[in-house]
Amino acid sequence: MNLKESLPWIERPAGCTEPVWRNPNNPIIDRYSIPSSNSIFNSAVVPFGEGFAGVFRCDNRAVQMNIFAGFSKDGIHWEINHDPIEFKCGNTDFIHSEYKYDPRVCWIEDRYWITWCNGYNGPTIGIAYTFDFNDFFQCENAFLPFNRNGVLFPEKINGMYAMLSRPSDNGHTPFGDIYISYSPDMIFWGKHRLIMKPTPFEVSAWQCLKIGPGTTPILTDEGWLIFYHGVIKTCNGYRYSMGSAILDREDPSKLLYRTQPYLLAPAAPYELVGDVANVIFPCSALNDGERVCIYYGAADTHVCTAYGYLKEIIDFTKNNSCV
Ligand code: BMA
Repeated sequence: MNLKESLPWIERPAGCTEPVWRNPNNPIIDRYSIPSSNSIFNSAVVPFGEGFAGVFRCDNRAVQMNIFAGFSKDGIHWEINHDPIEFKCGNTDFIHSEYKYDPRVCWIEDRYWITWCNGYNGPTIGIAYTFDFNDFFQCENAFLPFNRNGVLFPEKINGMYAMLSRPSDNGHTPFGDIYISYSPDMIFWGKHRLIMKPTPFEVSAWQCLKIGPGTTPILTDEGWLIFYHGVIKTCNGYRYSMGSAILDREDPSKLLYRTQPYLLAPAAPYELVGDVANVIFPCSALNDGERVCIYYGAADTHVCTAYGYLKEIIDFTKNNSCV
């Protein structure tokens, strides 16, 4: 599919000088879009066939967390399956899973890879692949518990699969750094390297408690562009905002730039009010080489989109970097 023609897109509103702006029709997916759902958020989409496909986090009315496949012609109006994904065995035996949430989707070579936070006596990173968003094949978990936010690179780096992640604890983790890990086979992961830590409070307080990878890295002339979440602890709890960073093309364990100001922070009503107030949580981004459409979860309740020009975001990241 040619994303130049079909990328979901809304032009910058008159008077807006920000590098990223919201869809005025947010949220694009209502919390009750399937019969069982309490909330639909933190979800990931990719181009698929003549349109788009995605994997959606739908918490049900027992607030059990699970992931569901969905399809769309335009990337904005979605039909989400009413039943969660049932996995077949991929590169391993059946792996027990207590819950699944916060999926990411990434095309590598010949198939779509899904990663998510997988309950395996505590959260870790689950991995699966699909060719058609109908049959899904579950593989080995990437890590021991505890870890969240597994984000694959869309191509191998020096012959190895590469993944960003955020080691965590079993609860509402009060720390969080972004690491990169490598695998020759999507079974064994190693060569773990620390890339980014939270910033000092006085430098950039929106990302001073914890940070985690968000969207599949986008290869640009300047390096790998990622959108990530950063968290500050306030007297009303955690506040999740979105920033961008650029990693070295040849060695993505090298951080080149990261934004000192946020790109997007909770301000719209649907980000301020919901099951968890004050959350912007990016999980995927579509781009056509020039423009980007970012999908983010808002207030742990609904799915939203935001837009920007890649060149402007890269310039903003370089010109406002606190590396
Ligand atoms: C994180 C994850 C996300 C959630 C966020 C804000 O730890 O649980 O799914 O969006 O907290 O509640």
